[in-house]
Amino acid sequence: MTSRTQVAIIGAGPAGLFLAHLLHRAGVSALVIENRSRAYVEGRVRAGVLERTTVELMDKLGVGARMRREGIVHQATNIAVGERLFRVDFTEVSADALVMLYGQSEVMRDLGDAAVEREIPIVYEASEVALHDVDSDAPSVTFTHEGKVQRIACEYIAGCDGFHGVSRGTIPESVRTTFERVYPFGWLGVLADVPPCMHELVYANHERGFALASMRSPTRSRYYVQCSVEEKLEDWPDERFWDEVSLRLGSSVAPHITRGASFEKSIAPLRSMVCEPMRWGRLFLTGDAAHIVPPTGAKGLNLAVSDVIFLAEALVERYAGNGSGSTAGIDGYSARALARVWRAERFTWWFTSLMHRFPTMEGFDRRMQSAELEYLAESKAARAVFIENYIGLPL
Ligand code: RFL
Ligand code: PHB
Repeated sequence: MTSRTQVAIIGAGPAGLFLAHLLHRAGVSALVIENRSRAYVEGRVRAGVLERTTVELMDKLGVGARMRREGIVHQATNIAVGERLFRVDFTEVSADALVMLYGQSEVMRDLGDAAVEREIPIVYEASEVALHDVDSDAPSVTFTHEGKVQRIACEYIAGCDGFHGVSRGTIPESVRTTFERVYPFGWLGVLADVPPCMHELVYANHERGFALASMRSPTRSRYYVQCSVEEKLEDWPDERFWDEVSLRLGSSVAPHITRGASFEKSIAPLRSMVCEPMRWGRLFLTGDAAHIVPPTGAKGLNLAVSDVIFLAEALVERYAGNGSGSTAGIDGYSARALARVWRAERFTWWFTSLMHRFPTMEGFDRRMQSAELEYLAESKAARAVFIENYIGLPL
């Protein structure tokens, strides 16, 4: 069976669903094709920190009410270095500087519920998704759903299918360049229904490795410790995890940690990756399909959001005047998105390098980390640079 839509969106993660809502609002028809179930997409425990642009987009799309009720506004973060703890107050830069703590799974639920209400078409559990004739004027997407092969004829394809999706690989290797850094460690993350240890986040640089105390609500905490990617989850029973995170967060934080049974535990590898360009013919890459940042600095979901804001603007401009609109936005999409992507890549690479123990680190590198952290603690100018990036650079 062949159906038709203006924009085929591959992937119903944050990039795909934000884009679907933006296009729906502008009257551009779109179909979302996702290879997993809705429950799977909403159950993934990932991002927790939303920048102002993401918060404002939730409001603009009319999906922000629960976030406004349940999300936690932070105007500062903390950095622990061994036994020292210092606070970075975002309001040093501007009185209304903030980030919002609201889990990615909650964002996905709000976007998913609104998509049902607004009758935005999403095909979940589509297998064998393939993109065709992307560099022609008549691209299409095929997939199998409930045993039937379907073909969607479209005008544009948005590749919102994450790091492991099919879209990026559709661009011939002769056309794309991948820039990559794989870090020699991962993050072991734990979710537990215990109150957070501090009102704000704590990022720790400890001689045993990085640690992070984060949260999802006043009764749910998210903690991470740096670990080797070869480690097995079985080697990390809860008691060992709590002992390790307590040690790394330091003695002024540790007494405030409430221990409890974890209900999610996973190891995520850390990498930086950018694929250039982010467009080939009628295919546009967005979010993790085009780039990966290490989670230090919480930029991944927020970058996916800025990409789709740029892409939606470009497509809406293209469809203005009954389809006779300008293609300038489309032609400029890749360069515009990449400029912001590289700034976030720089910040997350810097913050990752500053906070982790690298296996090859020598005395000099350790001293450089200490000197830089000392500078951050003591210099308002150094903190201003950190804050500007952490809360999110302007679009
Ligand atoms: P996603 O979320 O990977 O969604 C892609 C969707 O595409 C589907 N898919 C396909 N669909 C159809 N056909 C195919 N062949 C397909 N292949 C895949 C997938 O099933 C999925 O539903 O990418 P998207 O939308 O670009 O969103 C990116 C974000 O999810 C990601 O950047 C963040 O989670 C990163 N991240 C964080 N970002 C933040 O902004 N703030 C944070 O605090 C933050 N913390 C984190 C994070 C990521 C983490 N991990 C596990 C990688 C913490 C962690 C631990
Ligand atoms: C999270 O809460 O999952 C989180 C917070 C801050 C980060 C990364 C992840 O930098």
